[in-house]
This record gives sequence, C-alpha cells and structure tokens, in this order.
Amino acid sequence: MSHPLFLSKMDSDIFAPVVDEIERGKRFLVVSHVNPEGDAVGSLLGLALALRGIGKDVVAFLEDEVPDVCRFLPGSGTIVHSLDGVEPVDCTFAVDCGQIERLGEDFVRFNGRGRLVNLDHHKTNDEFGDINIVLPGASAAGEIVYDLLKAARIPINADVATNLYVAIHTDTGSFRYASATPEAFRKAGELVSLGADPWDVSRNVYESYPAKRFEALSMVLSTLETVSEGRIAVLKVTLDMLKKVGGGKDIVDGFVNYARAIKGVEVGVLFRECGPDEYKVSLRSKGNIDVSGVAKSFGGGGHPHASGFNISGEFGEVKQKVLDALRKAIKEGLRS
Ligand SMILES: [Mn+2]
Repeated sequence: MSHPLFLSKMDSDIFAPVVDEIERGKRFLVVSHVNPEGDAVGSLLGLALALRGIGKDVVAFLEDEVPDVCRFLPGSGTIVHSLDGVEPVDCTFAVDCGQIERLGEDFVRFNGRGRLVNLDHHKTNDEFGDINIVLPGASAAGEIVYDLLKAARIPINADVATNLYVAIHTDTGSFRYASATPEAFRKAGELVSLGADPWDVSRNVYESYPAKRFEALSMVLSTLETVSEGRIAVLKVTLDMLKKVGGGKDIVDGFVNYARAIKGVEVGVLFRECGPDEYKVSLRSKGNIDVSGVAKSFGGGGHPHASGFNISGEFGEVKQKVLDALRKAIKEGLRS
C-alpha cells in the first residue's frame, strides 16, 4: 500500500524506536485516559484497528465507558473496560494521556504491560513511558498516531481513517481552535481521501444528541454568571440536575464552551458536582490566556485553552479559590 505523502527523514526518525516495537511485538495493549472523548477514543481505535490490520493481537482498553457520541466509531464494540485475566502483552501504547494515573486504576495495577510507549500532545505530559513521543504542536493524539502509521508503513483503511479524523476533528473543536494548524487540516484532508466521511462524522458526533442534553442545557445556562468585569463566565452542574434529566455526566460534555462563547469573556469555567463537596472543574480560555497552569496548580492538567481538575471543598470556597487563580492567569495573559 502506498502512502499519499512523503514523510521527512526527521519525522520517521522520531518514530523509529516505536516502529521497532511494532515490528518485534505480537501482542499489544492500547489504552487512553479516563473520561475519554473523541481524541482518546479515536486515536486508540485508529491505532488498535491498524495494528490488527497487519495481523497483531490487540487489546483496546478504556477504564470508562465510550461516550455515546463515539459509539458509532468502527471498532468501538471491541473496547474492554477491565484487564482482569488479560494475558501479558509485548508492548502497551498509551495515547492522549499526560499522566499514568489517568489511564485508570485497572491499568496501573496491570502487571503485563510490557514496554510502555507514550504517544501524546499534552504539554503537561510527565513522560511516564519507556518511550515518550510527546508533541505539543500536534492538534490531537490522532495526528501522532497517523504519523506513526505512516512511519511504520501500516495501511490506513476507511475504518482507521474515520477514527483518526474524529480524533483531530473533535480536539480542534471542529477546526476552530488555534491548534487547527495547516498540518491538522492536511492530515484531516488525507484521512477524508482515505475514506473518512465528514458528514457521517458530523451527523454522529454533533447532530445525534439525546433530547435530555438540551433539557440539561437549559438548567445549566440558568446558572450562568459573569464576574471580573465580564471576563470570566461561570456555569454550574449539580447532581440534582443530572438526576432530574436522568442523564450521566457526559450529557453535559462541552457545556463549558457556552461560557467562553460570550463576547468579552476570556475564561469560561464549569463546576460539575460529582459528590458531596466534590467538583470537577473545566476551564476554557481565549487568546493569550493559558489555563493549563491553573489546572496544574490544582493537580490537574490539559492544554493552554482547555484544561481541568478535581477539587473538594464547600462550593463557595472552591469557587473563590478557582476565580482568584483565573484572575491571575488573565492578568498574565493580557500582559503577554
Ligand atoms: Mn487530545
């Protein structure tokens, strides 16, 4: 199978040790982070299906369920959520994950991981692998998987292409974010020529929401408040709201973007209650404001414009702490 674009020597060199692992190994494990989204699922399945395509034995593992909008992805039915009884593998690929703990308890406990290859684009990645390919310039882990497959001369069929296209499409916010580089567009274009269907993807990812998502949205939007002269917009999701609409936590995925979408707002923040005095905080920023440092200071991580963390405490105090940190980040960002 020929590959559409010439890969520069430098790119292939980066992947040479990983290509070695693929050539040497028979059994592989591919894993990604808890609370998986499009890039986690797409890059995981893209790699798993491609390796299966060249006759490798591949276990695809996610600790958490595949989100509804990713269930249409080819191969998603083959993902396992437990490693109990799984035979040791020669090599494990972790994709789209900055910290080993984020791969889930089951993986951290698993004794048979073999050589661990870390393929990621989070600048907060702590290089936990035996081999680490961390490229913060990549829009999505899916881009890195794509380059790896080309470096290894592994065929990319329509199913693999669809997964990698979704990875890039979702992580660039449908090619709206600064991460939507010429490279991201170029790779997405190649993936379309290899069989990814943009309308089919859009219909499944963005136009197949359950009605209860919109019931939840109307409740969550009613909590909207702006602070710091309109520079920060805050939304809150309570367990009560989720209970009322009868939805899981992924029913509110992406709602934080509505907070950021307001004119004049530099940072959108969403507090999601996940237990008594327990909150998952999502941060989204615009322009020069980098919220990944704020997330890291609270023990989380992510990207400059999209990051998050968990925090415990009484809501008023938690909110105050987070807003103080964000005001600082905004001040620094507006100065730079
Ligand atoms: Mn990603």
